[in-house]
Amino acid sequence: MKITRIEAIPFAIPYRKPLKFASGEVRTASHVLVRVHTDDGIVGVAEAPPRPFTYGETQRGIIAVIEDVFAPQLVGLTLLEREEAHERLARTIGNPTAKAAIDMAMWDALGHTLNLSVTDLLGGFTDRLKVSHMLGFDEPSVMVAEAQRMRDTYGISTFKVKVGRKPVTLDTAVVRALRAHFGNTVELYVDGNRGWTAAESARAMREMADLDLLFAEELCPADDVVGRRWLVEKTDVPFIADESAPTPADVTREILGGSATAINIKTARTGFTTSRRVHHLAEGLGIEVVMGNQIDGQIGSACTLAFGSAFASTSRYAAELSNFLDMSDDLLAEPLQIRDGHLHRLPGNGIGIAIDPDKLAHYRIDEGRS
Ligand code: MUC
Ligand code: MG
Repeated sequence: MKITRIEAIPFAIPYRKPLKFASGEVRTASHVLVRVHTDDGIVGVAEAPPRPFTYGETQRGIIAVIEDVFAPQLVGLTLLEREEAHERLARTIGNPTAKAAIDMAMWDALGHTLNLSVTDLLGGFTDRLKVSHMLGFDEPSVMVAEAQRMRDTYGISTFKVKVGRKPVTLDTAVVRALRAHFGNTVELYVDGNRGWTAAESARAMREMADLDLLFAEELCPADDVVGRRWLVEKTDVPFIADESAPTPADVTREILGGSATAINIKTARTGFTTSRRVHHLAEGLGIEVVMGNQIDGQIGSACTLAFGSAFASTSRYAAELSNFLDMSDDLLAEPLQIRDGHLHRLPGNGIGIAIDPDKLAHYRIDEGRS
């Protein structure tokens, strides 16, 4: 069970339909495949999706920090020394997706070593998650058509609508069009990615007061401390902290400070080890949890699925598991299949995924490329 090597392999897969939101845009999945090898010949895998506009990580930066900083700290530890590995990685404050991918690849390797799934190792609560789909910026009619296609093709009936454009009516018109089109047959919530001010957010929430929103997420920056508390105080749906609360300490500060009333857990940035801490913290604080998406591919979505199905509170609401549908291809030997609006737990040990070697050879952009 001893870790002998950690690989960081860059790959690039184009999107069929780019995702646009208030803080950025994604046209290519320029991610890093992380592989943790052990002396038993086991290989655990996960992916790190750089989000330069949110956390400052880049594809090259992730590879450098894994090769130069994290791998030397972890090689020689066993897969059971996860808390020691966590301590060593936690000395570095930043680089969330690099640390998370290593952590999840270690859990994957542990599952393969023990012949158990990560979901069962973590808590084993359920066998499926309801899927929520993110709708990126576009005209109202285009976003409604996209939601209809998701419902017709995959049975998805929960939509996170990206908002945060100016004027606010650009976005409130979209939410109104979705509600008018679907009536009460869908769940809708909004994510501003910090695009509005607190006052603009309050105005938008007023305009959408009759649209039965499930949540409001990160409408304005949490660093606008007083404005954000004022907004959260007057918002009558749970207000989710996403990028403002990526760590347990941030969650504690934001929730106790009144800057949010619910949180996102994203395995892409907190792996399994720290996501578990965030989950327990949320339980202790008595707040709602949504399994979020960091614009993950299928590997990352499988990680979210593995973690989200392990606990009651992470499987209560629809989880953001469908971003990969907008990508032109992926690396898994068995592609994820959303059916009747759900993703079912993957059979198999660890995270339950296998990488297709031909696809990896095709999409990797380092010297290992065929
Ligand atoms: C989300 O929930 O905000 C956009 C930026 C990011 O880091 O994640 C996405 C989705
Ligand atoms: Mg968000």
